[in-house]
Formats: sequence, C-alpha cells, structure tokens
Amino acid sequence: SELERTLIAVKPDGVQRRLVGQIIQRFEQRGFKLVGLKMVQASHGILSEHYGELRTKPFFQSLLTYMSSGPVVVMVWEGHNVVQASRKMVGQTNPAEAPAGTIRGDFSVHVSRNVVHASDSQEGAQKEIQLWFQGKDLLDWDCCDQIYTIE
Ligand code: DAT
Ligand code: MG
Repeated sequence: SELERTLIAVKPDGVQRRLVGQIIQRFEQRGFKLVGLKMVQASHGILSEHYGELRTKPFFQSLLTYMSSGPVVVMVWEGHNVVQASRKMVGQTNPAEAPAGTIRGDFSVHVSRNVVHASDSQEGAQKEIQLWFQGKDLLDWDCCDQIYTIE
C-alpha cells in the first residue's frame, strides 16, 4: 500500500458558505488521516506560485483576486492512493461536469467558484505541501483505526 499525501484547500467561497465541516467530514469518513491544517489569508505571492502553471490564462488575475478575497482552510491528508481518490471526491474543475456525490457537484455551480482545491498528481502534491506548510507543522501520528482502513 502506497502512503501518499495531498493538499486540499477549502477556497474562500467554501469558507464563507460554512462548508468547511462538511468537506472535512468527507475525507474523514473515507478513511484518510489529517496530518496538517491551517486557516490563512493567502497573498498573491503564494497564490501565483500555487497556480504558476495557469499564469498565461485569461482568468489568472481574477483567480488570484477570488482566492485572496477571504480566508482559505488548507489541509494535508494522508492515505492509500489519496491523490487520485481525492480528485474523484472533489469532481471535475467545472462543477457543471461534476456529478452529484462529488464535493463540487454537490456544493457549486460555476468554474470560478468551485469551493475546493485538490492536488492533481503526487509531484504536484509534494510541491504544494512544501509551498503551504513547514515540515514541523505536519504531524506523523498513529490513527487508532488505521489497521482497519488499510490492509
Ligand atoms: P483544478 O482546480 O480542478 O485542479 P485547474 O488546476 O485547471 O483545475 O484550475 C485551477 C482553478 O482555476 C480552478 O479550480 C478554477 C480556476 N479555473 C480553471 N479554469 C477556469 C476557467 N475556464 N474560468 C475561470 N476559472 C477557471
Ligand atoms: Mg489544478
């Protein structure tokens, strides 16, 4: 079993709409382990790095404005295949294409207000985790049910 980590963030619309608890609940109930969590008002600096690959897109500036419009809740979740599993739990980038049962499909309607971020690959996750967290703020702890969630 491959133990992976991924970066999940509740975006400012998700925080404003009080969806933080429901989003955390989905990762908890799936069986993943929370190893880091913080609430931050993100600067354009960290957001430009986080979304560096999108720098040339027409929506880039409005994306940064939206993402810095209020606090975000940034988390690191650990578990077997967590990167791919959480992308499926989150749903497609455009909520119009995200099925019911996914976070975006259940809680959002427009691509520019899609409630949640999830890393899209293991390499991306590693970069994003290093960007948002210091190593000391990620906790290696034994979750008492882990012998039941992973073989
Ligand atoms: P994802 O968040 O699913 O990984 P992405 O990395 O392609 O998607 O884009 C990052 C964010 O940028 C996305 O969550 C919302 C915003 N975005 C993407 N495409 C957009 C578009 N066509 N118009 C407005 N915002 C967009
Ligand atoms: Mg992405």
